[in-house]
Amino acid sequence: THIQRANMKSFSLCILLSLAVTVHCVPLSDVTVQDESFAESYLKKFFNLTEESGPSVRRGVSPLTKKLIEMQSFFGLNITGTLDADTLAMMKKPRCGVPDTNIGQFSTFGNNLKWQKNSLTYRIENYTPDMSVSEVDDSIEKALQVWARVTPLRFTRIKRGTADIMISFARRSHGDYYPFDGPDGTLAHAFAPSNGIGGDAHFDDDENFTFRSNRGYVLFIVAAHEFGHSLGLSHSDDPGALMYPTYSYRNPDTFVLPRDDVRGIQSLYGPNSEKDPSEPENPDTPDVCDSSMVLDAVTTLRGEMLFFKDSFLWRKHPQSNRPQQSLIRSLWPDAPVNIDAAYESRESDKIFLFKDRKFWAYTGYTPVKGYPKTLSSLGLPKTVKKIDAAFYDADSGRTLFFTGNDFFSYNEARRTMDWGYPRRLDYTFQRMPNKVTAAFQYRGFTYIYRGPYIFEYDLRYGRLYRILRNSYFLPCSNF
Ligand code: TQI
Ligand code: CA
Ligand code: ZN
Ligand code: ZN
Repeated sequence: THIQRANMKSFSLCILLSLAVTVHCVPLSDVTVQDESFAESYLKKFFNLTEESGPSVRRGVSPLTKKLIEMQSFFGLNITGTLDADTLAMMKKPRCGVPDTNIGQFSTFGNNLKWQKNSLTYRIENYTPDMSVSEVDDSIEKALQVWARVTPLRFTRIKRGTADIMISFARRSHGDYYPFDGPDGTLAHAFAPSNGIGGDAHFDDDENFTFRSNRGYVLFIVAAHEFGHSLGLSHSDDPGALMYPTYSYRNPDTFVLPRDDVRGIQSLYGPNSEKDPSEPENPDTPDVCDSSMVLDAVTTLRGEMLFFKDSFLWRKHPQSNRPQQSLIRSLWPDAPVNIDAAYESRESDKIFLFKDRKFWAYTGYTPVKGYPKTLSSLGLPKTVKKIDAAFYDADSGRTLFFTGNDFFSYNEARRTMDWGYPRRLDYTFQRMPNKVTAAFQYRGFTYIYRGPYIFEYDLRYGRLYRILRNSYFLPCSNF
């Protein structure tokens, strides 16, 4: 709803440029045609190469050459602008099912809509009443550093005069023909690199901006996104990307620029030669099509299935075959990420998320008071430092907790651990000595994950039926 489609001067120009790198994961056919026309159709398919030359295409440089350069910079090849052997080999690589070839989904306003210098100035013209001056200064500076860390770009603040990036807060009409719309809707906008208004970022002061709270919009996040536009990035299809066109709460203290955005900005400006090696890695959005992916946890929730991995989850309705990917923290802002286990208690209509010695509880989207609690509050021995998986068994009203070679049984109604536990895993679960990674129950069957495999049991008969792959419940819908 808050994605107001390109209606700014520089945005409509971008549409004309039609340089958006919308890469779709489609297996390439085996047809052997002449390399040239193969390359051309490849670029048409994956890099939006169009027949007609838009107004942006500088005379002398063919659209094909431009697209070749774009593709070469996208894949980190030598930028030759010609169809060399490396480039052709990259084009012929299958686009799907290759675990370590992750397809980026960023897009730019085009290679010529970028700053032609690496040293940029910014100026904060005014402030929002929502936050203190130092909080605004800090949010803006940190948001620019997000991009400086991964590029040769450097930002210097000036207090008077005209900066490359002029930053202001305004309501409704504010002098650029793109009036703001009151609370919600558009949060901010920024202009692609160029002279004058180019690069400037305006924030809608009818929004409630915050420093780090999950109520209102975190200024740091909105500003970092806008500065992506100020530097030449358009929106990304990667739901983990900062440039994805949906706001999701992220903790500014632990924010690390997602890999897709790094690829995007580096396709324009190249990497940072002074990168600090101690910095955390830029997280890659997990890919359902990666057949070696190991899920952190799986559970049902009010009839849906939830699959957890890193800071993400996929939700799947039983009727639909297309899982929806989102950030865990966009559902539950204070939830843990990289969780160990999750289960749903149908009786109390709660979902529990486990990480290390603690667990959190939610009813729908609402956190339950009094959580997180510790594992020992469930009656688990102090020696259990974390659990591997958990699921609720509807027949017995018990929740099973897996840890190492053992499992425990918890009586949900009486809220006590059952006697006679822990038990050895393989006494109950054939061919499952240890290394459980996730578990859930669905339509009477129990599914125990072990790496990318799922073991299907019927506990009523104590039988192992099938060994399935991750894609059984979580299909790779790009094919
Ligand atoms: N404002 C839009 C944005 O910056 C302006 C816009 C709409 C736009 N279409 C565009 C900019 C196409 C470039 C290209 O995306 S917004 C978010 C996010 C907005 C949205 O108010 O919708 C953020 C501003 F990503 F969260 F949805 C900031 Cl972070
Ligand atoms: Ca608004
Ligand atoms: Zn404006
Ligand atoms: Zn945007």
